[in-house]
Amino acid sequence: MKRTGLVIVAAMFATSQGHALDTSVRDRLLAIPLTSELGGDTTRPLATAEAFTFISANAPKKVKVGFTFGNQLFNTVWFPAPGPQITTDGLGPVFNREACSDCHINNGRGLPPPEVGAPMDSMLVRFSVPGKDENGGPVSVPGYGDQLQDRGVEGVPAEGRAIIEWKEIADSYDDGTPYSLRKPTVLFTDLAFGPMPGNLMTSPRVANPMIGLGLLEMVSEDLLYTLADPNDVDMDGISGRVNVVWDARDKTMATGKFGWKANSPNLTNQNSGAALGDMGITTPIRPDDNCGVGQGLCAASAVHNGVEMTKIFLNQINVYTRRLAVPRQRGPGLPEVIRGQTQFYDAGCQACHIPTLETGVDPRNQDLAEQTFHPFTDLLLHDMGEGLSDGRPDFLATGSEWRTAPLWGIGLTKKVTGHERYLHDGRARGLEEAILWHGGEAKASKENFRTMPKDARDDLVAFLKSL
Ligand code: HEC
Ligand code: HEC
Ligand SMILES: [Ca+2]
Ligand SMILES: [Ca+2]
Ligand SMILES: [Ca+2]
Repeated sequence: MKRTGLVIVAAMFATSQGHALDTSVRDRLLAIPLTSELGGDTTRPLATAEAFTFISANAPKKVKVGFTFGNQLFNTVWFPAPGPQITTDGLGPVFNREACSDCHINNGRGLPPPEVGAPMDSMLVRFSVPGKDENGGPVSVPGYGDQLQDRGVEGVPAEGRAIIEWKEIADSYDDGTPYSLRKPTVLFTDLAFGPMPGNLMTSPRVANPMIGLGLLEMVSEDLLYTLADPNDVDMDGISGRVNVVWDARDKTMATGKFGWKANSPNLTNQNSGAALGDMGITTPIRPDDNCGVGQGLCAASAVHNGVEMTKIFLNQINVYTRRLAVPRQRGPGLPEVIRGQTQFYDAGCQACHIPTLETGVDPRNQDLAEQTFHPFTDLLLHDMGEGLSDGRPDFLATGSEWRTAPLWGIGLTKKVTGHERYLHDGRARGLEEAILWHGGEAKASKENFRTMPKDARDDLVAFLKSL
């Protein structure tokens, strides 16, 4: 829904950065009634396996060609250079997968390997050693960089393989019903460049769903700061923080929005980072192949005749990722969904999964500007406790801090991807497990869920599945 000339004024708790918590802004957003148009005017009535693949309903004509071309690029299998087509070669020398769509299954999320030791097909492992690099980001692991590339082009060794082992942890609901949660441990084998250092920090992450990202990109920094409450001034036990990350395009620090720790500021950064980190494809923003220091065969086989993905191609991928329609909520009038929505608020889920956000003004993207929409995220970092911690800081995010995951589209996960694996590393085998992992700032909310009677829990899950 388009807003009409609303101006946000604000400063209740001024901070040194000139940004301010303003609880009245949160209250105003919470008072906006929830509609089924989860993506505002971009929403489409979609509920099939292809639900995450359509252009936003209100996209202007001028972006349609770019979207279609970006769609092709997102699904393109890149070849090592020299390949059959010079415009889409340059894969590797080391890489994770050959196409964006390999990991972002049908534009939905990825998952961990179904069997222990099987290759990672839609997730990756980030790693680093303690400290901060010159931009405040994670420090690369000597010889391996900041991510394990578990594949290499012919003649170039993969860096190694990551294996996830699971440990089951038994617990129970307040009513005595037992459940079990599985916790991952990452191990490395077949390491090509020697053992990992003893102080290694790892973070296994599955690919995120791709819908509604243009709306999230256009949420203003000011709005995020008015929602953030790093010192929990309002004493509600929730202290969302803004991540401040390196913007490789503008060569400056910027507000983090994308990735499980909000470690990327915008789609240009995220997409060019994915091209290089996950596929070994250089772009004008990241012009050098990512061979770790000392990876001789990798460096020797890197072909440098200009960047591998041109600025025009990267722009089309940006257009595409900016305008994937958000599916409309299904069955909003069903009694269990209505009851579940009440449970959602009663349990305090909206403290982080704030239902409504707004975008600001942007003359270049008028279709995405001034939208009121329902992503169910504040895009802020929250301490989720030891259970979910990866122990690996990412810019300002600590090991236990994660970006509130958007919940729009979550009910279509099974249909779109064929699986139901949730949370940053795909450890949760259903929505209940995802909720039961919530700790830290979200512990009280989790306990509200754990102590609900079964029919109330089922209603809450029915509400999530309607999103
Ligand atoms: C090897 C698997 C893999 C491949 C290939 C891959 N991605 Fe991703 N993608 C991920 C993971 C994992 C994340 C989360 C990263 C993080 O949290 O640091 C992600 C996150 C994203 C996000 C952020 C979404 C959000 O909600 O924050 C975008 C956008 C994205 N990828 C685009 C792309 C594009 C474009 C390509 C191809 C150029 C691509 N990805 C290729 C695994 C992959
Ligand atoms: C303190 C903030 C906070 C509260 C309160 C909270 N969540 Fe979350 N939620 C998060 C964060 C952060 C994540 C991402 C965690 C991760 O991936 O490790 C998340 C993830 C999820 C996921 C998985 C999403 C995905 O894409 O995998 C679901 C489902 C979810 N929350 C539902 C709920 C429900 C239901 C409640 C209320 C009972 C709730 N949350 C309360 C912060 C919160
Ligand atoms: Ca390359
Ligand atoms: Ca690497
Ligand atoms: Ca607070």
